[in-house]
Amino acid sequence: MPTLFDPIRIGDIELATRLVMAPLTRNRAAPGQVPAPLAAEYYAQRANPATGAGLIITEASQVSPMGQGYLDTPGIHNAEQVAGWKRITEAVHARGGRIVIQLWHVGRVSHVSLLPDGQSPVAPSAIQANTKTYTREGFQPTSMPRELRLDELPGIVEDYRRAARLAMEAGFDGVEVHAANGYLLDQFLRDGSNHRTDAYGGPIENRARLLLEVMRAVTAEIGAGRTGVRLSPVTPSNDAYDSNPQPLFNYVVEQLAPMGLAYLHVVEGQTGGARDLTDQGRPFDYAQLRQRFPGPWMVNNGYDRQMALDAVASGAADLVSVGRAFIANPDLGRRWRENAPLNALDPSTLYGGGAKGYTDYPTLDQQPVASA
Ligand code: 8OZ
Repeated sequence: MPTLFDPIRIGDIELATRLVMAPLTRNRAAPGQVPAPLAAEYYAQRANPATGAGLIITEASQVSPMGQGYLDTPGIHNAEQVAGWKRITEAVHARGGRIVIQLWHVGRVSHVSLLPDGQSPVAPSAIQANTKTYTREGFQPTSMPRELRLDELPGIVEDYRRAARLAMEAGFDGVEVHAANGYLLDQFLRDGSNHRTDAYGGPIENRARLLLEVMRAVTAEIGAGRTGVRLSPVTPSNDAYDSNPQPLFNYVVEQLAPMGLAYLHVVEGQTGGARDLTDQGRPFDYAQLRQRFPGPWMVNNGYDRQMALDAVASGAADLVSVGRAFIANPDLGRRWRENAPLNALDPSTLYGGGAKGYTDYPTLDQQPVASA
């Protein structure tokens, strides 16, 4: 079996290691939802596969103005944003790194103050999410969404297709379709948020339709070998709920399997929380998903060094993505190789702000050796 620090080819992308920087929302975009210059430094600090990540997945990036749900998140829907992302892909590639962009539409997890002309968020059904979002005025309950009309759904698919094209223009190695954590595509998948009675609601095949159309559009545009997807089968994040997730996600993975994707990325348990979370007391069996997917398998959620080493060494996963430890340790790859101590995360600087808690975490080389 390979180790965490062995190379792997995922679709069309060659990686030097299997340690992946997970997608991480940091709310530091410049006006116009353009990634800020400081973001190039932040990603570049983590890009050298010898010391950082074998692959970086960017923060979630909205595919349209209506796809935004939080203050100061970057977009991938216009030329100015492409120019901003280009600085980042060039900085990452200059250090020998690889980077894909996470494509995002929040659906109902938004607030009227964040949307064009104060519009209501859009969703599969007019059901408000019991969650909060972060706006100019601080945390606010998400707004009541309106139900997307059937004739609007091709436009949503087109938003993802265009974003994938723009991602190639910006120099990304690929894209990850964000179908996790209770956002639009996940809202369509689940019966808690999808009460539609048309071809996009009801039976599992209907609820999975929008995600599969998006995947077909994106893979047709840029190639399946440059397209990944992220799922979170049992997360309760953002009020996500399904009455029976095992058959739902078994079906989704069966449909994704023949596409030849670069990878499938699965959040195990509650995103950023309990890994052993079960589906209302019934265990969720991730092995049933893995059995159905022939391509590279990426796991996430609370992996420490030993868990990550074991996951790859045992063959349980091909790749492991790590979030919080990569925020606090730009040289996490080196630290894990050497079993060196880690910097602690400062939770107060996760969302919004500037360089503090973003580009100022020290590497081992920058750190004074602790005296005995
Ligand atoms: C934290 C804060 C805001 C958004 C996700 C994109 O959970 C997010 C997100 C995380 O996938």
